[in-house]
Parts: sequence; structure tokens; C-alpha cells
Amino acid sequence: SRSTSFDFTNYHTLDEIYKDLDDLAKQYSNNVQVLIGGKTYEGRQIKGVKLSFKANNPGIFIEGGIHAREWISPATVMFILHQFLTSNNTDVRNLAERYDWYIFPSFNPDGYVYTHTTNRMWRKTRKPYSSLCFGSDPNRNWNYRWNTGGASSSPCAETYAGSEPFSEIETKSLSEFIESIKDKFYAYISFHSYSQLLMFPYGHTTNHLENYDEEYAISSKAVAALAKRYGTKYQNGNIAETIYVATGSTCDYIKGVYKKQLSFTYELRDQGRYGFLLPPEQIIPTGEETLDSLVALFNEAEKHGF
Ligand code: PAY
Ligand code: ZN
Repeated sequence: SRSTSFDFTNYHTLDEIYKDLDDLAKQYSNNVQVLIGGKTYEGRQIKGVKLSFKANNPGIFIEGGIHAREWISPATVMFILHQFLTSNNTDVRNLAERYDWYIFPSFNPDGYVYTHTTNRMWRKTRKPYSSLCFGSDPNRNWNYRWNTGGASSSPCAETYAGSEPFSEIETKSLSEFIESIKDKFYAYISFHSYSQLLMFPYGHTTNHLENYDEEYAISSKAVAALAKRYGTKYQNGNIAETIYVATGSTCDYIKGVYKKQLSFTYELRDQGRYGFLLPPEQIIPTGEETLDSLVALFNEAEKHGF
């Protein structure tokens, strides 16, 4: 059928991804609705979908591709979306159908296009800050403890926090969209690569704040489930302890500002052998094991009363 025609043995351009989202909304018009979550400096839309099988389910927000070069992130998000629509597996059907999903494969479309046309290793947005330096790190630009550690004030740096919180039209417009649906979702998952980590807030301190123990317990089940299929090993813990101090991320913003107790960031495959250049043969296995982990994550979250 047309739904399975999206090719998961290759990476795709932004146009191909957006066309597929439009096609899915036509083919599954009862369940899939295209959403415009924001806009970019170069004038593109930040396109996503709402996937829903039943009215008024609790919602989960899925973010991919905030860093342009992390191609396995949009690919994995698209894989999950397609599995939610087509899988016959009981666990996957159960997960797909008991929540409303807000799914955005690319939070940084200008950067993603630039990695296809010009520089495969581009990370940031594309707004010029000087004649030589472009873009800020969209995962350092959100307005929670902005630029208070693990971010740079230099426009040429890879982790440039921006000139002020939400200096990028991408993060500003997305934050307005998220504000408009803030009561419709209770959990938030962002996908990055690489390092094989499942992290949660906060990035500004290694202290175990708020429901750390609960997020640790839930993420432990998720990484155990992830390892089962192919033996892929993940570490879990808060951002500052597990990778490094970082501020202004979506993961922290969603918990810090909206008090959502379930906010997670995946660092997908691998551990550096290929790094950002993960071979396309690994898209499907990465998608499969990540979906296994999401099933376990939300089953465990339910046991914790979510
Ligand atoms: O909140 O996700 C977070 C912070 C950690 C990530 C970040 O720097 O935003 C970690 C890096 C990333 O995915 O961007 C890890 C990769 C390997 C990198 O570029 O350092
Ligand atoms: Zn990243």
C-alpha cells in the first residue's frame, strides 16, 4: 500500500519528508492531521502531524531534527509514525491508540536542508549573525535558565545560545505553538544523535531534582527494553550527569516551564564509530529498538500513575 512506500533504507530530504506527511494526512484522513508548528528564518514551515485514533486521549509530543546533522533523528521519528499507522503488533497498536501524538520530524528545517545541499555537518539554524557566522544552537535557545551553562555567547560557536532567549524564529514560533497545546500533552520526547543515552532534566545541574527517581526508574525500563532486540546498550540519567551541562534545551524547557514530569531526550545510535554519519542500513534497526523502548517507557509510566 502507499503507506509503506516511504523508504526506510535511505535518508530523505525535507521535501520528501513533508510530502510524506501530506500523503499520510490524505490516506489516513480520519487519524492524521497536518500541523504547522512554526516557521523558519528562510521562510519554510515547521511541519508535523497530529495522530489520533480516539477523541481526547492524553497527548505525547515527539520532536526530531532540532540539530540538522543528526539525520537518524528525523528518520526514526518517521519510522515510529509509520509503525503507529501500519503495525499489527499488539504492543505497538496499544501504544499508538491510547495517546494523541504530536509528531514533528524536523524542528530545524533550514539547517536540515543545508546539510543536504552544502555542509553535511551543520548543526545550528541559519540566521546570519555576522559575515562569517550563521545560526544559533536551537537546543540552547529556549527560555529556561537560558545561557547559564554549557552554552556559548559567541555567534561562531556550535553551541551559540543566540542573542537572547527565542532569538531564533524557529524556537520562538514553536514555543508559541507548544503554548497553544500545552494542556493537550503530558509527555515530551526529543530525539538527537549520537551517544546512546536516554536523558531527562536537568541540564543545568547534576542535582537530582523533582521526580528524578521516577524518571530514572521509567528510563531504566526503556533502556532495558531497547537492548533486547539487538543488544544496543544505552545509559540513562539526567542531562548534566549523563552527557554534560547544557542549558536552553527543549527537554528542560518543557519540564522547567510547564512542569511536565515526563520529558526525555534520546541520543540515538551510535557511540561514535559513524557518529552523525550513521549508515542508512541502521535506520530500520534503530527505529525498531527505539519503538521497543517507547512501549516499555509508557507502560512503566502508566504504572507510575501517568
Ligand atoms: O538536552 O539534549 C540535550 C543536551 C545534550 C545534546 C546537546 O548538546 O544538545 C547532546 C549532543 C546533541 O545531540 O546535540 C550530543 C552530540 C553528539 C553532540 O553534537 O555533541
Ligand atoms: Zn543534538
